[in-house]
Amino acid sequence: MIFSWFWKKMMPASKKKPGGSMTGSPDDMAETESPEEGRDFFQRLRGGLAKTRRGFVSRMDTIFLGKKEIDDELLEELEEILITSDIGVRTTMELINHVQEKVARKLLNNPHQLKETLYEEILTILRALPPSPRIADQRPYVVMVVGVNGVGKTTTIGKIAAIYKKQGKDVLLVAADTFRAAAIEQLEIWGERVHAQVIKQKTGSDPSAVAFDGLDAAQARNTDVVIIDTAGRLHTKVNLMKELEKVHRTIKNKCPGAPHEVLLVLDATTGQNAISQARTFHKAINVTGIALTKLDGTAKGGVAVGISNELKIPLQYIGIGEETEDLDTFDAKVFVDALFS
Ligand SMILES: Nc1nc2c(ncn2[C@@H]2O[C@H](COP(=O)(O)OP(=O)(O)OP(=O)(O)O)[C@@H](O)[C@H]2O)c(=O)[nH]1
Ligand SMILES: [Mg+2]
Repeated sequence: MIFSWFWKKMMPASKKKPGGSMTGSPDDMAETESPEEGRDFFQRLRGGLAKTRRGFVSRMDTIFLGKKEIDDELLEELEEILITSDIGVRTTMELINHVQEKVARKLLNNPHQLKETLYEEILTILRALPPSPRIADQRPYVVMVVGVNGVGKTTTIGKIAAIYKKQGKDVLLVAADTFRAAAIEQLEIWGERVHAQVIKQKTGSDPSAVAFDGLDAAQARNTDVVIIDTAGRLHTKVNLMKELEKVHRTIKNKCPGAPHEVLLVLDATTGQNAISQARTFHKAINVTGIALTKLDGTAKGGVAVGISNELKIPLQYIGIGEETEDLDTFDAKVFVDALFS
């Protein structure tokens, strides 16, 4: 039992080999994603968003069926659909208000146009986000990864490392989750899988000291990218948030300008709770981007829209499964197309 749990938790991607090039050296990896890979991800994203689409776009189609005009009853039904898709009350109200304004100004009069309007409105919300920080001239480029327990931090780190490796960058992983037994080994397994070295100390060590060591090694080796794993913590636990602030300070002191990214991992299946997690983490350590995981198999994918609208923190990555290739950088148009198609 424990053994099978261990493998499920630690080795989700061992079921099949990571896609093609990841088994080779960085030199024989393609520089950028091929058009086929992009299309493939779109199809899998579409598949992953199936439950969200059923609870949102398909339900919208049902209520529009046979309706000739946009009346209060239709708007009430639409409001309910938006709220139950986890778009959030505030964002739902804003969307409904925009629709009402357009109806009043006679810019919108039939339910078919309503769907197009919502597509455009949602795209506008997702596109209004500030741009994600990009890997620039800084070396090492430091990414600190944070979030509550089990949201997918370590898995996301492995997948992001694979993306950077594919671009020919050297990547160092830092095991600053010294709290959970087996967390270090889990990161080491990802390190082996994506050919990235891991800096670690023993379980129970001070996470700030591990982060310091990791940056020290990266500076000495002139490493391109450093990704720091941290322990999962409930955003409501003040002492654990203070510990995270200390890790953040240590990184800042050791490497001026770092961390260049503070990536908050949020689990889409937690719906609206993800928004309150984001608020608390942002207040503590100034989150620069969000990785939204587990969009596959949840009907709560609408939370991507709520998060973007309410927090204005860029959605940087989306995760749609446990495999190495089940992560991509967020693209508003691709996301909305996959949702509405
Ligand atoms: N379906 C699905 N599962 C995912 C995704 N991302 C991560 N997981 C799974 O979620 C589980 C937890 O992932 P971890 O990466 O260990 O999460 P964590 O945040 O590092 O967990 P702690 O270190 O315990 O706080 C694992 O079984 C992962 O395979 C995703 O996008 N989709
Ligand atoms: Mg972890």
